[in-house]
Amino acid sequence: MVYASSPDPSGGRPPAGVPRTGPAVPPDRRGAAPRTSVKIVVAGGFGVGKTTLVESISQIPPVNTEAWMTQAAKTIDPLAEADGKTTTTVAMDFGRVTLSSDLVLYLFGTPGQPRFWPMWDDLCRGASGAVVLVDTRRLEVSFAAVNYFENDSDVPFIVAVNLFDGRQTHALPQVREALRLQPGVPLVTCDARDRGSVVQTLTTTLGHTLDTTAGRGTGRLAAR
Ligand SMILES: Nc1nc2c(ncn2[C@@H]2O[C@H](COP(=O)(O)OP(=O)(O)O)[C@@H](O)[C@H]2O)c(=O)[nH]1
Ligand SMILES: [Mg+2]
Repeated sequence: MVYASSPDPSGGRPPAGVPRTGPAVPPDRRGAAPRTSVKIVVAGGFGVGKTTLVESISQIPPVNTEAWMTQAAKTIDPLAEADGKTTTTVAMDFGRVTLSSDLVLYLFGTPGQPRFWPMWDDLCRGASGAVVLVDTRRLEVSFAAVNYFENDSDVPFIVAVNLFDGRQTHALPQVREALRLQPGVPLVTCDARDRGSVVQTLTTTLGHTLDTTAGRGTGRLAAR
């Protein structure tokens, strides 16, 4: 399933009798390959690095709805290990990145707190793939996200361990076991603050979507 609309099937020509009023294709895109737009969801528990990941890579000022955490919020959204966190995403993050001349990714970060879980069906609608971020110091905060993509969604997903402070505290097979991940779900490490690492993670996500949907005829990244 592809997120954005296909190129104009008329090839930019006006219907018969309608005068051409301007170019349908921007001058810098004339003769270029059609662009594929893909929606990727970034999920995971509170404080695992979703907003950071979207901010590291977005080529537009990322849209987010961060709010300063108040003293009162600390009792609602406790964050023992990630204590430096001073803001919280109250709805979602949004960013856009052009990965190549013909591929644009739209990133949607889910809010991590349980009270926002009912929004996930809406956020995931039309998504080609998802990344569930985990923090191995607080693996349990991402259980719900893994569970959602394993059981309640047909969006192909990968799991990425965000290496806080560059330290990998648990081997990946241990993380896979603790999350009860199906063997087919890719598990990688990443640094949500590092653009190259995020590109790698998103590329793995797209690759997994292609692998998962190959042979179904209507791949989520079908050529357009
Ligand atoms: N050291 C380190 N800190 C990170 C990393 N990713 C996120 N953080 C910090 O962890 C906190 C939570 O990250 P945030 O992106 O807000 O988490 P979200 O709730 O999942 O959106 C913030 O203070 C970030 O600056 C990382 O890879 N390494
Ligand atoms: Mg956030």
